[in-house]
Amino acid sequence: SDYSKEPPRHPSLYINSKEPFNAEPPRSALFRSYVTPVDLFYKRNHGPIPMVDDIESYSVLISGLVEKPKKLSVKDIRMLPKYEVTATLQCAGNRRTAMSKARKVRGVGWDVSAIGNAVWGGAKLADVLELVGIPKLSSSSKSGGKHVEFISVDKCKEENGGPYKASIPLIQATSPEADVLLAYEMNGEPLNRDHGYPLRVVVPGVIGARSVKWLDSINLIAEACQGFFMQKDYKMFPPSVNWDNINWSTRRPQMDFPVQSVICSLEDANAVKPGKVTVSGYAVSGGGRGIERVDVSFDGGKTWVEASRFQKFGIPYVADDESSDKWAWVLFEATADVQRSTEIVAKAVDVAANVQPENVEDIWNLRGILNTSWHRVQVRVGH
Ligand code: MTE
Ligand code: MO
Repeated sequence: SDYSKEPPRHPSLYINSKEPFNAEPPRSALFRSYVTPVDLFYKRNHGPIPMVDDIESYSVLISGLVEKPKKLSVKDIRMLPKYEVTATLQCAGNRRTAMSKARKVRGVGWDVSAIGNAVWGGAKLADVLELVGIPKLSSSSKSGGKHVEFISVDKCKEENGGPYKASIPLIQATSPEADVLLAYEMNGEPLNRDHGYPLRVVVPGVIGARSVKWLDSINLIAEACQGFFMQKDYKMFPPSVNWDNINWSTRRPQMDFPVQSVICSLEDANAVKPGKVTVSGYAVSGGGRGIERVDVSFDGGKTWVEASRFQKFGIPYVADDESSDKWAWVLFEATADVQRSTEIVAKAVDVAANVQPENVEDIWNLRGILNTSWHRVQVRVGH
């Protein structure tokens, strides 16, 4: 593999793996702005960053179980109505390091910042698929396609040198409400190489792994994609499954993200002065489910206070309201008087009343995905 043409990166990113490049920003960078700056947005790769320099000849081939296969240039995609969708992307491996501390898991370690919120600009996949004769809200195409597969330009060792790929159900791909985008912009700028230049998929509300970067082709298929990252990775197993008894075919590829919240204003083992302590962080759920509540405890989980929530600074957040961004995280803040060293804890509740689990042991899984256990930080109070 060729790692000699990697793009420049922000010096304050924590590098979890150099080749492939996997890095996350400091916690404090996350709650500082509702929309995460591109250079501080986490970067999750499985191979070298591909170089697409001939934009004139770049095209996306849409084929498979379709009546009218078609090649689309970036120009063709830019001619379709442009949408800007504010959506949070979270890697299924976010908070893996903490899960691995409970019991060793396999995978790149991440603290709490394998997540970011961006304004993605591009065409709706539902509009793109209409160009090949698939109407909106189809659960099956005339030729039998039921899933939409995204195939990338990059090459990774898990696919034996083949491209990264993933799929989503056709009903989601053709639903304008699902807001699945073929994005060419991130935060109002052309997508950069790290995040998928010239074109990437953004599947809101779903683990980051399905938002394929550097899109090369789209395939209409009858069954879900059989690629490594759909079938041999990013599946949630019970704590009893280990590397000797695992049977990958017993579980579905993970799609929606469960409800999550994290305190970002404190590192573990922070020292604070006695008195008023304000903590802030992010909360987000999958499937477009809003955040109903964020509870914060300043005594290790014995008693709780409700945090204030907002997306745009100064405007209180209301779940499921027109004023809020359905696919985006919610920032929260809570204050209490803290006199003794303690553990500060956050847990969120989504609009379906799903709550984060208390202990990481109960959701432990061998790949270390979906660590949504209560987020705890230890604070030392010194005079
Ligand atoms: N797409 C390609 N082509 N190659 C990849 O390695 N990684 C996936 C997804 N899309 C990946 C990919 C994973 S696991 C995540 S979490 C997101 O991209 C990360 O997107 P980002 O690097 O823009 O934050
Ligand atoms: Mo990921």
